[in-house]
Amino acid sequence: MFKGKKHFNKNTKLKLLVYAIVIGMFWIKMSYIQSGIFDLGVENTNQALILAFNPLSSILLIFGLGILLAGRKGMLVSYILGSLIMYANILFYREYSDFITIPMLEQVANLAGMGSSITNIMSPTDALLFIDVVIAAFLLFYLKPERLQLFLPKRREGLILAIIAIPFFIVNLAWAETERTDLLERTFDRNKLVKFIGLINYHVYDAVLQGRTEMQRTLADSNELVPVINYLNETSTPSSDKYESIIEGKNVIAISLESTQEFVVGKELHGQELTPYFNDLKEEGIYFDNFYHQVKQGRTSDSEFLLANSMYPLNRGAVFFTHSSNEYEAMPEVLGNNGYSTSIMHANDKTFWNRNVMYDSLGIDEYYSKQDYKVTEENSYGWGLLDENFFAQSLDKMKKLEEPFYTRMITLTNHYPFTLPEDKKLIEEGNTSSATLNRYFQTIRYQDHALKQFVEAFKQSELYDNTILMIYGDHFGISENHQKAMGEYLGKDINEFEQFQLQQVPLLFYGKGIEPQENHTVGGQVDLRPTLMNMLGIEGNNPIQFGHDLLSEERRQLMITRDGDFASEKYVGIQGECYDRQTGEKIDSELCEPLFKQAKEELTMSDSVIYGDLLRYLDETKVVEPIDEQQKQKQKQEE
Ligand code: GP9
Ligand code: MN
Repeated sequence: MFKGKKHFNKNTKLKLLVYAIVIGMFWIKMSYIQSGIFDLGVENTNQALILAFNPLSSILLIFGLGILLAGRKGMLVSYILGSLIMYANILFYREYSDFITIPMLEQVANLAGMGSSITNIMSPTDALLFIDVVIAAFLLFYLKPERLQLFLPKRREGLILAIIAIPFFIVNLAWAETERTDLLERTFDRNKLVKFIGLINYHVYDAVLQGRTEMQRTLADSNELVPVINYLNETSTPSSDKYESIIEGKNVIAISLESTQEFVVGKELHGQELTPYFNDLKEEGIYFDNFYHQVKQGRTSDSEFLLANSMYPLNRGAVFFTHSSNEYEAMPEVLGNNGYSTSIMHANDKTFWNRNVMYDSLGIDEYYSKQDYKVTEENSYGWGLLDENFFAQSLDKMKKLEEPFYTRMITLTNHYPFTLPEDKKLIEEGNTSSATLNRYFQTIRYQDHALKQFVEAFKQSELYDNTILMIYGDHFGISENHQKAMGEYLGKDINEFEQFQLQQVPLLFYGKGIEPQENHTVGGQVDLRPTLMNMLGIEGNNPIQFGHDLLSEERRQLMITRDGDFASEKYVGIQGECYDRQTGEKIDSELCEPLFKQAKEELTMSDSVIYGDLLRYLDETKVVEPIDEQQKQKQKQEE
């Protein structure tokens, strides 16, 4: 008996040793690949530690499942499959600086056609990445036969490993959240996902996303588009006759100003204007001072979605990630069909917000990303290329674009944490109780300076005669966590109503032929597309748009936020409470009820289109045309 126990101990020890070696080897390899081969931009020790820790839960999971399904053989299969998945990603990364996603696998034929051939990407030294596979196979299968039985993994052990993976993953996620809150909900950037949860967990996550998307899409059918079309027919308002085609055939440069809120416009700090250039520029164009952002977790990308589609982004996650393979009939595509060349200019990694994938779905011809800019240590700071340099290099690119063009620039410097090199600080920091807000004033001031250089250079260029600018803020920069400091600066108490009003962002149309005007209409980013398209005199045949022409006299003065709150001509509705829009005073909540209802209905309609990928049914549903007024009259007379 004593002997038996000793024997058991020996068995257990050996088994644990083999487990430890196999798991250890895989862990080391995965860590090496994640930190040595991929360039994940580890910024601090905490991130480096997360990166070193994150393989563990996925290793436990895949080995656990392998053993559970097929014992020792299963463990080896997991080892081989795991290694192959990592290697496939290495090859993909070498070509695209990105990670494989399921929708990308579906486009594999396209990818193969575009990239270099696979043998060019492979290198003979890659074989070294498989040495451990041989060792694992040897350890698991070729040790002396009498010892072999000592470490036969039991299925039960597989189950235990797979279950232990869960708390390890939870720890991983909680740790990652110290660096990036709502990591999974915001489905930020694949680079960040891999950095924080590891390559294999990232694939599990991607598969879950895909499953969810496919399910909603599969269950949808073309009938679901009918209530949406009916709703839009009922709520539609005519576009402006006066502004129709006023910029027909012209080039359009849209400028998305990072984190720029309306409250800075016309404001001062230490007796100096925060946006001196923009303050003058807005006097020369059509300026909207009741215009709101409507983004949610997808931030900049949500604003891009609103502009391109005139549909609402999603309440959870970034639609740029979750529904990038949907069918859209986006503005760039429509412009493209009308002879325009379309492009985006943004000096960040092309994979950020999944832009490289989504821009294809939106029909954008060309995406000039970081790799197309000269980015050096001297000309960048914080998030990357400083706005001045970004604007200058972008203007050079624009001069070479095929006309007419629609291009959109996305600035970067005025992004949290709002830091600047010393020589770019054109104003003293603020002196509120929030260091973030204090620095924000400086980056806003710098952005205005960069904008000035761009617009002035643009005015000197040949483009000026035939190009209009549409300048707008993408979303807030100062969150509600800084309400107190905001109150100190603005000299008023920031309550719910004021916080809501702070979600206004600037919007300006500027260029030759545009008559100056200060416009007080209540609107949001969802309205940009119909406004611009009417000015261009282009009518797409996509009736699924939730926005209303901002320049129409008869427009519906209603701006709905992603939370189901709203601003109308008279009221502001926030979380069931009703406010007078002029005075900010709380009023009888019943007054807001119908509009809350409409807000909810509209968001539900928009979501159904995205979740069900309903635009793919657009052609077959076109038969459901509205009965126009004349016909209605005729019917009445006949009755
Ligand atoms: C990154 C830039 C900023 O490319 O658009 O994104 P944000 O964090 O503002 O959504
Ligand atoms: Mn942004």
